[in-house]
Amino acid sequence: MPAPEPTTGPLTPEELQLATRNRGMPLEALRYDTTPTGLHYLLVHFDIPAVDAAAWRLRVGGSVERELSLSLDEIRARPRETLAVTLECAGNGRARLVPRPVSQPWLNEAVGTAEWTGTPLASVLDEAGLKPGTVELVFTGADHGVEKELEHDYARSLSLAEATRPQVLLAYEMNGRPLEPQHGFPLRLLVPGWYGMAHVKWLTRIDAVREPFEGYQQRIAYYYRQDADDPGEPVTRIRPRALMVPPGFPDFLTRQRILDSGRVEVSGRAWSGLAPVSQVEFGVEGVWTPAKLEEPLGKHAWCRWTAAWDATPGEHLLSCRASDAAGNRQPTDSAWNYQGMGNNAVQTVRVLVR
Ligand SMILES: Nc1nc2c(c(=O)[nH]1)N[C@H]1C(S)=C(S)[C@@H](COP(=O)(O)O)O[C@H]1N2
Ligand SMILES: [Mo]
Repeated sequence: MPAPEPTTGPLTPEELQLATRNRGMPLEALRYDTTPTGLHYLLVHFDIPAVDAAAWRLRVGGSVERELSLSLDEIRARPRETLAVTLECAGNGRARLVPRPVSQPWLNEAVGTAEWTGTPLASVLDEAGLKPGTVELVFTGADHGVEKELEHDYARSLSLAEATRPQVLLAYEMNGRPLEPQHGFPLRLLVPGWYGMAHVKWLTRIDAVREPFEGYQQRIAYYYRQDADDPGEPVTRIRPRALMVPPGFPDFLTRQRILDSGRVEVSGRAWSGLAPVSQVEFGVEGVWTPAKLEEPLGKHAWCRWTAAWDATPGEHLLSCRASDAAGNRQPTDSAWNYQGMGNNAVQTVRVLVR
């Protein structure tokens, strides 16, 4: 199948098929510190693979002193860490671009925060002993498919420096339970701060390599490009974003909000993989006031914010935007790119106050 070009046409059957397999987090779930597993967003490129946990092994090989083959029990017996981490799909916001890249048509909801438990990757790499000259680690999943005419196992790499950060985990639990099949059972990579594509699910292999990995999901997908031929820049860490729990109650079809007049506490969450969130602003008709920020749940997890609003009768346009300590702030307008990556333009919510 040749790749379709970005379009302004109606949603295609292929996009609808992807949208019904994957799912976003309903925005009212922003009320939970950690997202209940069944409400966490989901993105699966191919099929959820069948994995026999008893026969499954994680193999560590390539440019190492000792190849390893670890069972799930052996991994679970290693030092254990639990981290609250916010995951967001790099394609979040794609469907709001004009023209729209044809892929999973996310609006705002491709995000969630879970308590992930696993063992630090660095100690497993230590045990294997990386040979001098190793530049990257390649992480391969059990899932297999075709994208843009290239057949491959889902695989991504990380530089040695990223892979050996102490927060990078081989995770086998999500919210205190073994990983669900759709979230990577029995083992996934967790790369706090990075967009979702780096957190390889259904891990089967880790290979130390001496040349940068050129696989499809690494070298072709997940780039900020202006057109098909633009060399572009790789997508890495999560850009800042704030989202609000839409206040009031919705109209079924349009999801426009209806609300009684008076004082309302609007709340939401904000995160950035680039630096700590430094400010959230709440906007009414484009007039911004600072929101109150709470402590984040973890270094790479979202923080709660609240803002008081005196809702007056009539139609209003609410918005929120996050800034981080590295000076990044959400843009009002989407920055267009060919694959629809990293669109962190501010959320707007239309409300009718009665
Ligand atoms: N093996 C494998 N890992 C994968 C994917 C995949 O399709 N296959 N999807 C990636 C993408 S694009 C995202 S956004 C996250 C989604 O993780 P979740 O479904 O647990 O929320 O998993 C990543 N890891
Ligand atoms: Mo993603």
